[in-house]
Amino acid sequence: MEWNLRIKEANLAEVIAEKPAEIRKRGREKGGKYKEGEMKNLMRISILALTMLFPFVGPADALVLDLLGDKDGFGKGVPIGDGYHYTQYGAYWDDNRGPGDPPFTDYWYTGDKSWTHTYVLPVEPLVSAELEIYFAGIADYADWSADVWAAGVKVGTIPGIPEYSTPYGGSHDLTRLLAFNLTGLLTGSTSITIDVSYSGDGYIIDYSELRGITAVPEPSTLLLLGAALIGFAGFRRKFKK
Ligand SMILES: [Ca+2]
Ligand SMILES: [Ca+2]
Repeated sequence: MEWNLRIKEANLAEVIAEKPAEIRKRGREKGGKYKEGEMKNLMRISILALTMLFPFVGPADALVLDLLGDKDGFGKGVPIGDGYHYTQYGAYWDDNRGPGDPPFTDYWYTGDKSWTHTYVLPVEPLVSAELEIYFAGIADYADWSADVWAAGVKVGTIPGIPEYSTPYGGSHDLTRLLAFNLTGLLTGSTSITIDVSYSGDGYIIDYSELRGITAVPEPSTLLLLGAALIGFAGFRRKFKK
């Protein structure tokens, strides 16, 4: 989590060493007049305190930019997460697609798959972006793997894993919740390709979700901060009388 707020040129050691109460007391003794820099230090202390409160007031926005497919466990209600056996819920080569499901989801079949996310970028700049794919069908061929491409850039590889036996089939039906870093690649339309090394084995995708994170605090946070600063300004005026 990153915060945009910075206390510019503040010498914190100096600020903290000078207690606000002492500054105010001196101000009163001089008929409300402050030494040059004292009021700035009071302001800095206030901003520092508000900065420390920020994580409890509101996080940076995490936005779902686009979701393709539905989160229905490959159309079979498989829980979402790593290590479930797809064949405990459905047979290989099933077509579980419902009305409106994109062709690359909820359907176990072979070969490369491609799709495109289209979305509107937020006004605030994105500090990071991530693609989440819920996937099952990790091949039992030792040399199987799949490269994942986004906007023409290779963003990761889904490795094959060694075969082992279970009541519901081998490792080739295991689920994986995959995440790829797409920071800096988003333009409003992003093509995704899964490029398999061996096209004779199948797999299934539940959904593909594109998310972005902005560093800008929520409007409610900014309102709170603004109200606090206005309150401080009023306090300052009162003191000067
Ligand atoms: Ca579905
Ligand atoms: Ca689905």
